[in-house]
Amino acid sequence: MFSLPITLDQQVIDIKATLNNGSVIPIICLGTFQIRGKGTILKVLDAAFRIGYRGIDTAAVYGNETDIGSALKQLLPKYNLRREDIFIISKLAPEDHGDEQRVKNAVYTSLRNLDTPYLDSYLIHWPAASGLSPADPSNVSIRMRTWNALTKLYDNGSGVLKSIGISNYTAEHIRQLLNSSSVVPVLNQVEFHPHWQQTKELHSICKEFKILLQAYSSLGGSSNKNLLKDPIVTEIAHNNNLSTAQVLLRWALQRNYAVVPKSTTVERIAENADLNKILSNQDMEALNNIGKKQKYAWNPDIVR
Ligand SMILES: NC(=O)c1ccc[n+]([C@@H]2O[C@H](COP(=O)([O-])OP(=O)(O)OC[C@H]3O[C@@H](n4cnc5c(N)ncnc54)[C@H](OP(=O)(O)O)[C@@H]3O)[C@@H](O)[C@H]2O)c1
Ligand SMILES: *[C@@H]1O[C@H](CO)[C@@H](O)[C@H](O)[C@H]1NC(C)=O
Ligand SMILES: *[C@@H]1O[C@H](CO)[C@@H](O)[C@H](O)[C@H]1NC(C)=O
Ligand SMILES: *[C@@H]1O[C@H](CO)[C@@H](O)[C@H](O)[C@H]1NC(C)=O
Ligand SMILES: *[C@@H]1O[C@H](CO)[C@@H](O)[C@H](O)[C@H]1NC(C)=O
Ligand SMILES: *[C@@H]1O[C@H](CO)[C@@H](O)[C@H](O)[C@H]1NC(C)=O
Ligand SMILES: CC(=O)N[C@H]1CO[C@H](CO)[C@@H](O)[C@@H]1O
Repeated sequence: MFSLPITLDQQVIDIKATLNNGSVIPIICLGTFQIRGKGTILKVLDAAFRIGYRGIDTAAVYGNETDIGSALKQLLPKYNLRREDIFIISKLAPEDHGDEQRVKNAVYTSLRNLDTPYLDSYLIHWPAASGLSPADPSNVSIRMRTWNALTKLYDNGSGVLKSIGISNYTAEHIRQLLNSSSVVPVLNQVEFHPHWQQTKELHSICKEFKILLQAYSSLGGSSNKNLLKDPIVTEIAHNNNLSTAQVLLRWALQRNYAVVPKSTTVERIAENADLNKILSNQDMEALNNIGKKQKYAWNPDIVR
């Protein structure tokens, strides 16, 4: 769904992937979980646009949509960008699963907060409703109802959602969805890094239905440095004159996952977009076989 450059004329930060409905998305979008406050959001987005980021990943639960919306009002003119030059992703909170009206309210609240007439992509954040036990079998019908409501707001590209997708869905969740809807999600955003490589089943169903995999917590999230200090990652970084963060992001891209690195630090925002160096097959193999299994975020496997 995307190919990395073989020459140095194209910067990776400028590359876009084509989604299964024909929309295009930057393969690097800026993650914004835990970036809050008007001043901080403005500083981070200002740096990101200057560096060349054109995609932003947010969610209702991140509590920063309003501040992103007002930053965009200032920054798009500053960088001579139009709304259609950037790609905005938001996500439906687990508490907003349910009937059509509830889902519609959630979508229109995000649109109002972000002060935009449409979203480039809107994802179901989590395959279960809040307040229910994850193993509860009624989650299947609840998330199908949510999906069907989203397909109406998508309306084959004519609606306020230009594409719709999912997050934290396992292969089984996707099979269930495809079994009862003709609208295929454009992307599935999941935890993915050398310590948590997802299942073969997830890779193969996403490949079969051209669902773009988008990696989150590529750097291991913000609560620990296990991945950024992993000895194999560190050695490969040293040998390639890269930072460990760059090795982790480049590895995900070479595995055909789009990425959404988050940082509030201007130098790191730049570093995370500077990913043109190719990792050798040998380095890729070493990372693929790192042999450590550890999840740093929530676990969708427990959801029926
Ligand atoms: N769909 C979902 O359920 C879900 C779940 C989790 C995340 N996400 C999305 O994915 C994004 C990324 O995941 P994440 O926020 O969990 O974490 P992440 O991107 O794996 O890591 C962020 C942490 O790494 C640090 N960092 C960033 N760049 C660095 C660099 N070059 N060198 C060293 N440290 C660096 C950041 O610190 P500073 O900020 O202090 O620089 C922060 O502490 C989120 O922001 C969100 O948009 C989605
Ligand atoms: C769905 O998942 C939630 C946990 O997220 C759980 O409490 C609930 O019982 C599950 N079942 C149904 C029917 O939703
Ligand atoms: C959806 O839109 C595309 C063009 O954007 C068109 O080719 C296709 O026939 C439409 N499908 C339906 C079901 O309307
Ligand atoms: C597909 O749907 C049918 C009927 O709606 C159901 O009986 C079957 O169990 C479903 N299969 C999967 C894999 O969910
Ligand atoms: C290593 O990378 C740094 C920063 O990108 C660069 O300034 C330096 O010239 C590189 N060194 C070598 C030996 O390539
Ligand atoms: C989805 O997974 C991410 C990463 O593991 C986690 O941070 C997030 O809380 C999860 N979402 C839900 C609703 O559990
Ligand atoms: C949805 C949203 O944007 N919520 C909050 C974002 O953060 C600011 C603080 O900077 C709050 O005032 C908003 O309510």
